[in-house]
Amino acid sequence: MRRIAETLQSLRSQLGKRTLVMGILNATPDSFYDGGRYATFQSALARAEQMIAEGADILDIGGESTRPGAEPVPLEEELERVIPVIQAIAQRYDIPISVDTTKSEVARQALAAGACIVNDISGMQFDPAMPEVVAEAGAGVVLMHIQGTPRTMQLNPTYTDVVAEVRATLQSHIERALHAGIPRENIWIDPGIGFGKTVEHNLTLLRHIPDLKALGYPVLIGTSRKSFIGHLLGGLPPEERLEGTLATVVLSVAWGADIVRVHDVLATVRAVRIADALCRGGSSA
Ligand code: 9MG
Repeated sequence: MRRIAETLQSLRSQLGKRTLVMGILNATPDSFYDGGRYATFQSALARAEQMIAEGADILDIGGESTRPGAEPVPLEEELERVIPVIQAIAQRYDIPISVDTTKSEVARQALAAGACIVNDISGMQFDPAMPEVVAEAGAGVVLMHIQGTPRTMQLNPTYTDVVAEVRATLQSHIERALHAGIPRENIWIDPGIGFGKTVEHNLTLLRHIPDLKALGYPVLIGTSRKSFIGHLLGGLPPEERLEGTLATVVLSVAWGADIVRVHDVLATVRAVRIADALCRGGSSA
């Protein structure tokens, strides 16, 4: 608990001063960009080491693909994928770890193994025991917006006013978290780019990051190599979406994002350093 509190405090002390870069570590054989390359234990460790050397502030480790159409992974399988990786990284490196899961048992074991944040793409909706697990551990939580489930979300995303609806849902997730005893300073929010959204919904949400910031919580944005970027670039595949991703990252920072979740840590660290110098007025060089 003390370890988690100190790690969260250290992250909090940097928020607002510079953009934090969260590196994506997929322990999934079918992740849409990594293509399973980092699915083995040894290669996950090597990838973690590389992202740390490249300047990641947080590693986000997940064992269940959240790509559109993905099927759920059984609990035991997800545990086997993520817990040994989290344990090994926590033992070897001094880097904050978030666990990307919607299952409270995975979160509970991950927090015991060395994670300090739960990144829940369902905003703690898919598993009713999640708020209690996060609260009891004194952990941080990323409350993300999703319409539907990963399996169904891109079938026909529909909103009357996407910004107002995402904002209202996030507000209700926040209230549920607070009610469960999660302190407000441990909560981050995320509009869930690509999670039950059309290209236009994604663009509108990004342009309206200031409206989400107005809820009063740090905002995390995850656009890395997502399909709307490929679509806007005439159908480019995930491995050719770096420049498009960096454009969204830099503008997200300008619009107030506090944390960006990315595959390409080195390029993103360089881009946000410049964006921070321009937008936050600081220069750490
Ligand atoms: C797991 N995952 C995939 N995309 C994501 C995003 O945009 N935000 C968060 N918080 N998690 C994500």
